[in-house]
Amino acid sequence: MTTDFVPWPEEDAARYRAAGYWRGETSSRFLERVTGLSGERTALVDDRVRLTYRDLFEQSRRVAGGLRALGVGAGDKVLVQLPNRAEFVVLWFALQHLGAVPVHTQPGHRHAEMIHLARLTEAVAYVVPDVRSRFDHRELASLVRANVPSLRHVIVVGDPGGHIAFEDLLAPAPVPVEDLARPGDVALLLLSGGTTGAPKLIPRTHDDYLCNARLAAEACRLGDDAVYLAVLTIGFNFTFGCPGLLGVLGVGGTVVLADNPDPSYCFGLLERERVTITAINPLLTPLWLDEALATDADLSSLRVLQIGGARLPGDLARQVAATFGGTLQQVFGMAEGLLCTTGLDEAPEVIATTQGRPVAEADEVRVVDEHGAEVPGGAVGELLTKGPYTLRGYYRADEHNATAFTDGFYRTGDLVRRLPSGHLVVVGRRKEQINRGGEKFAAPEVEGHLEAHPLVRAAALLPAPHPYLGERSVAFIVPAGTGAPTREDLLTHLAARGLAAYKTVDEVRLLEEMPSTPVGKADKKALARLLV
Ligand code: OOB
Repeated sequence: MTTDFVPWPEEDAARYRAAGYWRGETSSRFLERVTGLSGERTALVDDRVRLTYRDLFEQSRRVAGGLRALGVGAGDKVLVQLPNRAEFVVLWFALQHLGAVPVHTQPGHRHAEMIHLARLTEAVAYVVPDVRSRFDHRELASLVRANVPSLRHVIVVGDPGGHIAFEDLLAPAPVPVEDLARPGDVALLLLSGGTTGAPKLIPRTHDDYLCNARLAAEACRLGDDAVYLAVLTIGFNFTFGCPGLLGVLGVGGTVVLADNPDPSYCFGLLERERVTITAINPLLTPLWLDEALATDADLSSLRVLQIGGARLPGDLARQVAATFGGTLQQVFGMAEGLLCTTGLDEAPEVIATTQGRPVAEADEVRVVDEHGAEVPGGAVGELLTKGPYTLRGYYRADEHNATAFTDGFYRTGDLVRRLPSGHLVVVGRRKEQINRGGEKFAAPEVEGHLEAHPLVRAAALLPAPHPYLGERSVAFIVPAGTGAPTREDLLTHLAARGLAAYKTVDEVRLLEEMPSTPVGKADKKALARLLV
């Protein structure tokens, strides 16, 4: 038996409802409500269109009609792999009106990830752009469909090339809002940064995810004059709900979708749309800083610059604070739930050197040693958390769930210090993950693929410090025979296996033998010592 969704225990759920965290609203009713309040205001802007709330509400209900005609209904999973374009948002709400569940994938995912996610979720449809960065997503989608029997429909934004055109889904009449989902149902599946062999999915309910977005909007003091620039990929939890798209729609603001994170293009949008808030990761930060010093664009509308996803070095944070007019907000979040932010009025050094505090009073945090005992205040330990918007179990991952949680608390795998003020400082990681400037992947996933190379007997992937990326990845390889693979050989191999290009190897180090633990796994502590 596999579990799709591990519910919160009833006593916790009752507490979250009573305290107003969970408001009993579905995402479909949410859009109906905000449209009632802000109908003629601009909800969404991209390079091609501007949609009012009413346009978004109407279009999403018409696309829901088209999807329904294809047989998509309540509980069905739909893989979404779209760039930052209005169609993502129209589709997302269309699925919400039907009670169907979008699966947020990464634009860079290739057949290894997509086939896995399609099989895991038994997805009925897959929505892609036609061609992006010279890559034909229609061919990828055909390949995935040929391998996954549940996948009935491929829908293409742009030239459909034999598949279904997204624009043909626009039914003549919008479907009514019908409550096909309940507020406690799963509204979306988010992708985990990963620590194990195959990517994991995170079920987020309407109650929990709308709570997440609302609390994040409050932490950024958003009002209806908010104009949010979505720079990072829109399917990412940071961009979608922290506060991102949903937080901004919740207050009647405007979301501007940037097609790519290039700072000169983004600053043009920022100036034109008078953007008040945006979010980037540490990888982009030096590029944005350089461009901010060189640009003629007027950036004075920007009030909040959120940076999160990976460790932001203190010096870089100070430079950001000195260069951008608005307030820097450090954001330590995770698709699994817990969201921490620095406060807009906090002392500059607190903003530069901490990753903030949890956004909900009901967020429970423990910092523990290897034995699960709480460490003294200020000491480093692993962060455990539970709360009104943090998952209690991954989707269809019972075995993993048995160790990923303890006593209802999610083991984040992050090593933190908690200051007396409650601020958290992220100092490292216990989990087997590589975080290249905010793009994360599970080391064991890539190791599995490396070990399938004919010249590789054993592989272990470790993070090593990097000045801009924060981390780069080093593969320790024990060759299978006399010939040793080069880095290029391995990258070609990973691409041929259908792995996203961001899951990469920056350096190869050859070993004669893999140091191993008593249980026969690669001894990563010993390998880490070789890196310093
Ligand atoms: C965000 O979400 P994910 O799921 O891609 O990654 C979560 C992991 C955290 O467990 C931590 O290891 C790392 O990314 N992380 C940070 C960080 N923010 C995330 N490490 C150090 N400093 C930070 N500020 O990355 C995410 C989700 C929502 C909002 C912001 C980021």
